[in-house]
Amino acid sequence: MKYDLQFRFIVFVFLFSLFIKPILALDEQVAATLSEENRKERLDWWQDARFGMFIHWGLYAVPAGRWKGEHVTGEGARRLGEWIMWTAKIPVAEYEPLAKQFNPSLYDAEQWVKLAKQASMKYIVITAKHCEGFAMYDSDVSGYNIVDATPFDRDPLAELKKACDKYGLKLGFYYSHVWDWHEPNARGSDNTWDWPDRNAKDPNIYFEKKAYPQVAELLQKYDPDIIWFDVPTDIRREQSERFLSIIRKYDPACIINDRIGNGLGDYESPEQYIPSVANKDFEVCMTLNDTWGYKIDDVNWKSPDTVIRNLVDIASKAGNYLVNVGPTAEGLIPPASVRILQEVGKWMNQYGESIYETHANPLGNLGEHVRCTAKDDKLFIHIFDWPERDELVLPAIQNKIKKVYLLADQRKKPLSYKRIGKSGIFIRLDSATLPAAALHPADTVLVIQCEGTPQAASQTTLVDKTYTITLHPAQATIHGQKLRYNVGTLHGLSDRNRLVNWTDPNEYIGWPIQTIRKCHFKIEMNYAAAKSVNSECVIEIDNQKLHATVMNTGSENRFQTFSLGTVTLQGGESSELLLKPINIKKGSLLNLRSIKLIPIIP
Ligand code: H79
Repeated sequence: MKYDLQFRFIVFVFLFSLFIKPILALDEQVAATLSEENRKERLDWWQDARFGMFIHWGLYAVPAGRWKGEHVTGEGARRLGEWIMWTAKIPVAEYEPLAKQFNPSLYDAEQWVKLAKQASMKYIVITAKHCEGFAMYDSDVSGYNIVDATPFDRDPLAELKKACDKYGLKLGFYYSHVWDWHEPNARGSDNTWDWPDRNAKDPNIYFEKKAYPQVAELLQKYDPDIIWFDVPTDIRREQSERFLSIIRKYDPACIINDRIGNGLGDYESPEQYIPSVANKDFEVCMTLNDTWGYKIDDVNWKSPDTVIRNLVDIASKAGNYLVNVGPTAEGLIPPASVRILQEVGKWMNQYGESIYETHANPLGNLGEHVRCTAKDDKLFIHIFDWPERDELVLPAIQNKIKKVYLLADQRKKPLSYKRIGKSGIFIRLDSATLPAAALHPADTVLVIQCEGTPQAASQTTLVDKTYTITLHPAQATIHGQKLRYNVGTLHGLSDRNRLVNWTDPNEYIGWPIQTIRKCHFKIEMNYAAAKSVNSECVIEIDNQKLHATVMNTGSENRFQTFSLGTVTLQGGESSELLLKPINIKKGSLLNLRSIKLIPIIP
């Protein structure tokens, strides 16, 4: 009896400790900030903002991508200006003296903020400390900072904060919390050229002495609106929780990106790619050339039109776009970046209404030539590529339509349109009333003003001969138990959206589609496969079958596009496009990203 009680007590304590541990690690006040309600409240301004400026500025602006006369570059991170210390394996003893040459006397915070404002950006995120370990503000924690270690006797972050307040922009700080090449104890992507013995490194020493107190002082001194952490490899739950606690104790309203690690952030941060389908609140960060930190030799600039289309694409998925500039060691934003942002600003002046404070596309899957954003009773139809036949075919909405007009037309002259198709579920704009060409090379915006909040009339994908359509597994019906759609990113660095675990040959997927008229399509499939090479599958649609043999893409993470053949859709009928395995040689049939229907114009 006594033993039984003791045993029960031990079991009770054990079970209790399982439940209590994760709660005890965070105090109540901080834990409360993780609630969905709290998160939504915090993200209120951020969700309306849509467009922000990323600034990568640090000691790396001095070498500007060159070391001892050589252009330092390579694959992936090796080509990045801010990674020069890591790529060229520059010892701390040689890198530190760069500070003495860093005197950005032309820095004018108001100028930068005015540029952001001109581009219609609503917030700025600037590097307070990148992986090089150098603080770009007046830090009491480490003397390795711009005020103490350089001839430039000013605090750029304090000046930027003041300018942002003056012009009404929000300000956030990037802080590399795990990786720090200046510190012998930091791990992750660590400095192995000065300190090769990884086992001798105790990251807690680095966290306690530098990272935690610096994040705390950023909060205390500058009251930032966002803390933007970078890649969270080598960080344990309790370490991420410490960062969280430090920030949220000072300011429960401070937004934190997902890279804090261990699932504690407010939003996802895809880097250099736009997710095909949105899962959560997200912010895409992107460069204007191929580097974040300034590099003399990188002149591979994006066109303003590309930036505009990215912004629209992201807004149509209810995400934000954080576009980077890398100022020089003199303190100037490169003229090429200034020009691009000014061009984007011109477009935004005319079309901004279709971007800010909008919702995601409510119409379901649209052709690749069109995007849709929505606000109140309006649908904004963004036309990227002017339709070949001057016809614009859109999936229908349930609402009555009040008016269709061009956003750029101040008089809002109504354009005529027709609801077509048997059940009246399609809209076709009359070709006679559309302008003969695009009003802007990047994007021309049509407004469909409705009665009430616009709602799609059908969940079915409308397929038509006037555009290419991409079918994503996220929108498919999965017929199976094991087969599943995986969502999300890996630290923001790679897109994890894909159909996985196709091990059962009886499981398959399908997309309900509709056509309004007869059309021919080429079909392409984008997938990754390695183990299952030579397995077979089939696409079935309207009594036609396209057989495919699974090819080797090199790895189950490397995606490639393959042409499967052509099909003819008769029109008028609703049907389902199916993808079925015939046999699976080994592992998973394939990891699917998308199937594309490309019209063949006779
Ligand atoms: O600040 C900018 C970049 O410097 C930073 N994020 C944006 C916002 C960035 N972090 N990581 N990367 C860019 C690329 C990282 C690549 C990695 Fe690796 C692959 C890290 C670990 C595997 C290359 C190979 C570096 C270490 C091993």
